[in-house]
Amino acid sequence: MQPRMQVLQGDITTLAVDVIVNAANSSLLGGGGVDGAIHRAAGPALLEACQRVRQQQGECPPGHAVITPAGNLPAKAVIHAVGPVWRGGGEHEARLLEDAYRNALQLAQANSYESIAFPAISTGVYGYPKAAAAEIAVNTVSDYLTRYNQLRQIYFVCYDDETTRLYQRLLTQQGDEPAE
Ligand code: AR6
Repeated sequence: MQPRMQVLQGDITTLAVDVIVNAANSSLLGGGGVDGAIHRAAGPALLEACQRVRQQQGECPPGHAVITPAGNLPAKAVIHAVGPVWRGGGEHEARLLEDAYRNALQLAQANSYESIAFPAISTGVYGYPKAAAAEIAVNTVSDYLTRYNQLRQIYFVCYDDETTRLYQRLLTQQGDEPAE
């Protein structure tokens, strides 16, 4: 249904796409997981850019996203999206995760980018159940793509085998060919 969506397994920092999405925290000042990997690979220019955003607009609440240049990364820009911490499901986690994906897509589109790569936001340190999070990611992106044409390629970048299998299954159900 949406041939513009693809699954990749590996390190998101290596991708030469227009935008990679970071699973950030509200401070925007870095952390572990994919956030740490992105800051390490991008170099100090990324932290400086994040600090400037913080000075301008303060913290970035869960569900929101901001954009910065990408420092030394092969991507052109980084969108820092803050997912929810999983607290059992009764604290609007699903809506906040959906918002994080949708706001990242909107920012990419507003900046005229055409390709974007997402990590599995909230499914590491933040503890969101992987299957439920993958479903939200695929459904939110798919819904967005049915409404807007500008984004041509969306990559779901999975780090572990379980996440890769979950996304491949979901995209197959959507009628897409999962990537090798
Ligand atoms: N490329 C792609 N995916 C990755 C990479 C990578 N290089 N490294 C890890 N992952 P997490 P969260 C996967 O914990 O749950 C940070 O400290 C990982 O296997 O990075 O949203 C932030 O500063 C998992 O599937 O993000 C926040 O404080 C996914 O990326 C907090 O963690 C997300 O895991 C955010 O937690």
